[in-house]
Amino acid sequence: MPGPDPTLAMRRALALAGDSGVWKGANPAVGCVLLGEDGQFIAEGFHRGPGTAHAEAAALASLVAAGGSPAGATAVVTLEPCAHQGRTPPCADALVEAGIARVIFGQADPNPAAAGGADRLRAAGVEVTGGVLAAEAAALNRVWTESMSMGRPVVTWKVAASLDGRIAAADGSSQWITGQAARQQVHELRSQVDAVLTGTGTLRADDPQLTARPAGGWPTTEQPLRVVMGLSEVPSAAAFRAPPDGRSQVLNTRDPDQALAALMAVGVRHVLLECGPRLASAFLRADLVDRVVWFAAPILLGGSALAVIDDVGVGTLTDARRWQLRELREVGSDVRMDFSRAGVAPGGRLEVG
Ligand code: AOF
Ligand code: ZN
Repeated sequence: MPGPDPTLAMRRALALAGDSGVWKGANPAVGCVLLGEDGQFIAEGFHRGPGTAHAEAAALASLVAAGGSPAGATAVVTLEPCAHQGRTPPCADALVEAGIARVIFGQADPNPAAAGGADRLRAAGVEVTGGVLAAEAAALNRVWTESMSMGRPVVTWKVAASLDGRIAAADGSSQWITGQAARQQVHELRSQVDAVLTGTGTLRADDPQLTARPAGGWPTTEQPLRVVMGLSEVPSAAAFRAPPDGRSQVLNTRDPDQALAALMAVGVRHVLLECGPRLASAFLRADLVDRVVWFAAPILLGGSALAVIDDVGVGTLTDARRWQLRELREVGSDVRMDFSRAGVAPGGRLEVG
């Protein structure tokens, strides 16, 4: 192809995606640059979130609005163009209809519902090159990619416990085991995920709000969906149902698989699990915890105090998963340890981007 190196255009597309403001939720951050027949820049676009135009459609629309023509152009896009009719029409078809001659994309689409765009473009005679700066493209949407590949939301289990792994003293008192700084970080975690999930047991014991109240961010922070699962009755006056936005849900099941499927279906890609031992143990037994954020407070409760988990199906030492430590830091007078499944890429700890 004449003109500039298309990887430069891909860098621009990656920057558009990175600055798009899409960093969590149902859809990925995607950027697209259109190059003319001589390789010159002619238009660009990016995706702004669920229900809005895909990056390719946005770039085509901006070109047409400016009076340009996409015929014979090259589309450089961070994600493989979609082949599905979702909330918007398939981009592969739109690119073909626009007369695009060549498509260069970064990450192959891990979403089985939308994948297949590259083949569809090739079948229509478009020259297609995939995998350009693919690692950078996937890094933009790490949680989304992980979730799409697994077909369920990524689950981060948050624990705030004593040094001996207890979450309440023998008399049930539990507020507060960890200090203010650690609790602040929990609010930040909540603001980074799509849903906060707890069980009806915790609801009865603590009546939590499950909202994100990060320092300086309240009340403008976009709230996670607040979800309670279990078979016990959920009082209509429960605190998690309260404003700011009323985005709460009750899942009448004790089955982690069912709960995650229901959340996936409503666009949740990342769940923060904040719950008591019974629900945590159910998730661990089902091997549905991907990351652990553990705040350890420097106190010992011992004896009959409530433990973080009960039976997780480990009968002998070799049955137990060994978590991989990703980060260790002091938070006030507590210690925060972030773990993930062994094998998750470094940086796979809970962070956005
Ligand atoms: C996006 N933005 O720019 C591209 C996407 O629900 P829909 O119809 O918006 O479809 C979302 C899927 O489309 C998404 O999971 C991904 O597989 C594919 N491509 N999605 O949100 C975009 N190009
Ligand atoms: Zn699309």
